[in-house]
Amino acid sequence: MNGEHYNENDIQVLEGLEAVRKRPGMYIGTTSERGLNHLVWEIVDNSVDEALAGYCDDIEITINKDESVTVKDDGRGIPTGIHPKTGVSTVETIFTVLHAGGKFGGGGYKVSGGLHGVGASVVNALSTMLEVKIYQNGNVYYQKYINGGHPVGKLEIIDKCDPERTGTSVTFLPDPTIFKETTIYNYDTLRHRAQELAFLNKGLQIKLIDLRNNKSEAFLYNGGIIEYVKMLNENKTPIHDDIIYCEGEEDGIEIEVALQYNDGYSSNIYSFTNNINTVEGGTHEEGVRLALSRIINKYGKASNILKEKDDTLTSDDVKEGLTMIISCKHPDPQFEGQTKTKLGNAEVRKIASNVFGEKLEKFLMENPAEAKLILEKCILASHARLAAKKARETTRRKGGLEITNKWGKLTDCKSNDPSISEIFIVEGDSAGGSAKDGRDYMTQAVLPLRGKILNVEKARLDRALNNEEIRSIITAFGTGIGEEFDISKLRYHKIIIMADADVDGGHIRTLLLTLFYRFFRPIVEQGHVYAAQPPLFKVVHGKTIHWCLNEQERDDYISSLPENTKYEISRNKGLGEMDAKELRETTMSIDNRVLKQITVEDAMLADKVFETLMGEEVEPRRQFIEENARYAELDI
Ligand code: 28F
Repeated sequence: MNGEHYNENDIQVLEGLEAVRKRPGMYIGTTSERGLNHLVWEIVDNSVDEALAGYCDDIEITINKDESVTVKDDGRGIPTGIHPKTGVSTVETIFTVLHAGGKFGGGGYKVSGGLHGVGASVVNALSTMLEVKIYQNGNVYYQKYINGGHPVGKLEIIDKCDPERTGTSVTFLPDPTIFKETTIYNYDTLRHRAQELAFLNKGLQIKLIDLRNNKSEAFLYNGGIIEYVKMLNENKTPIHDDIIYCEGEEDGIEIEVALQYNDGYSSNIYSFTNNINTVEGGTHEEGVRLALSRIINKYGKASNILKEKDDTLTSDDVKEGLTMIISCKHPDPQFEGQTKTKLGNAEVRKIASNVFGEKLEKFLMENPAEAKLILEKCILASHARLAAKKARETTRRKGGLEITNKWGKLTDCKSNDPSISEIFIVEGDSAGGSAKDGRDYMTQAVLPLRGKILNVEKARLDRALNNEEIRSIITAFGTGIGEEFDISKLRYHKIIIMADADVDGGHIRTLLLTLFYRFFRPIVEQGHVYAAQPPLFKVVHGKTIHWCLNEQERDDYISSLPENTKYEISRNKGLGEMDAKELRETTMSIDNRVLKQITVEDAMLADKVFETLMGEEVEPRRQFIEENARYAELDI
């Protein structure tokens, strides 16, 4: 390409990659931190495909000092021959031709998100540099691309290697003109997905190395999703020892389920299709849930643990305290839903229900003691549900949920249009007061929270309903809770948690996220929950008070002041320190506030933190506080 004439094929290649650079969101969702991470997973998926094909069992992900990322696998290595259609090497085709998706030739199916190279050209288009090395036939093949995918030269041999060695290594540097928000990788976020991929692909080792601070971890789980359930339950108290595991395949569709009940009340159910986290569920999850209710009721009646007088157990009753992973591998998955994370294939529902139902029934028949423990737990849950129903009815008769609380603490907004209405849940009365005065009364409602709301970790639905603070939140949202939950009744499309940046604020944020995660999860899944970002620093010079969001803004502002200006910097002690006008201008008004949208992963992590802090087990709590105590000192 350098200096040589362009043929029509080169033009088509460039137009393809140019299209990606023009509308990156079409290919990787967003150009925020999530999009930056997506680049890593597009490349890793190609290694996972090679592992699923049976040729790779070791993947290494390295975050380099310059924030470039290297992914290396020990698969067969991308074919280094010339691609029949385009006349250039297969490697160059994979990294410069935009693949509309669709399967490559050859049997079997690509189960991970990737399709052997579908994503590679997108990553290349969005990187300032990308280089690929292939280890094959004792040679090291190499090609480099710059400025969004322009090849610097042809694929060429640059070195020799051990004749036995095969594999592919890709290094890429995300383009800062595309990823304006950040190009800094977050180790913990990459760690979470690397570990999850190792759980989902038993026997595949995935190593994560961070050369910025010489940190590295390797994930390898020969027990696969059984070990995933074990990890999720590590800070809980299981009510039966064995993790129940079922797997089966029908018409080329694989279903794998692992589950274990614990003595808590919340359910942690995660489902995947071809390693993609189907956050919005779908037919695989529906099939498994149906079978779970059907088989537990059937076994309960057959063993006479469920008496005639007992109600049939509902799907809510059988999922209380349940940790479960569902993994489906499908040759041609149809993804639906708001964020394309819901499995739509109708045929999967029956297959999942049959495969799982049959194996679960077998387990219960062969383990009557554990079956009894599970049944008793579900029956207790049904009693709590009925108690909650009665509590709801009595409070409704006394007008508890609808009338008194409504005007108790909530300062509502004038507008009745949910799409423009926002509710600020504010910690503490003084900040609550400033927020009420500073708000835009047309579209912004304010709900001040007094002190610590109920510890929802141990609360069943009925007890949570009796807590004053939670009832005012339920009433304000308008969606109802539990069985009655209806997201279409949500009165505010932005729920903004406004708490201090200190440890106390962190605690109330964690409590609220746990509450939303446990009882209002679709609200989080559909992106309605945000965290307000109050300014961290206050710069005073003369009569001027300037609030800065973070260190970067503070430094920029200082450097923007005239040379010999006298100024004073202080840390914002908390929301209460700002008056209504300052709170509005820095944190509430849509003109220049900065909100952090809460994702399901954020809520799940908060839930795990909360559980560690509030769960029964003392040891994990001590360990967690020990690991995180220094941050607390810094905060204070
Ligand atoms: C660090 C990223 O991309 N690994 C990959 C392979 C292996 C094959 C392949 C990839 C088949 C013909 C399209 C090798 N030998 N890691 C990776 N490993 N792609 S990507 O084939 C590409 C398709 O052209 C491979 C035999 N069959 C497939």
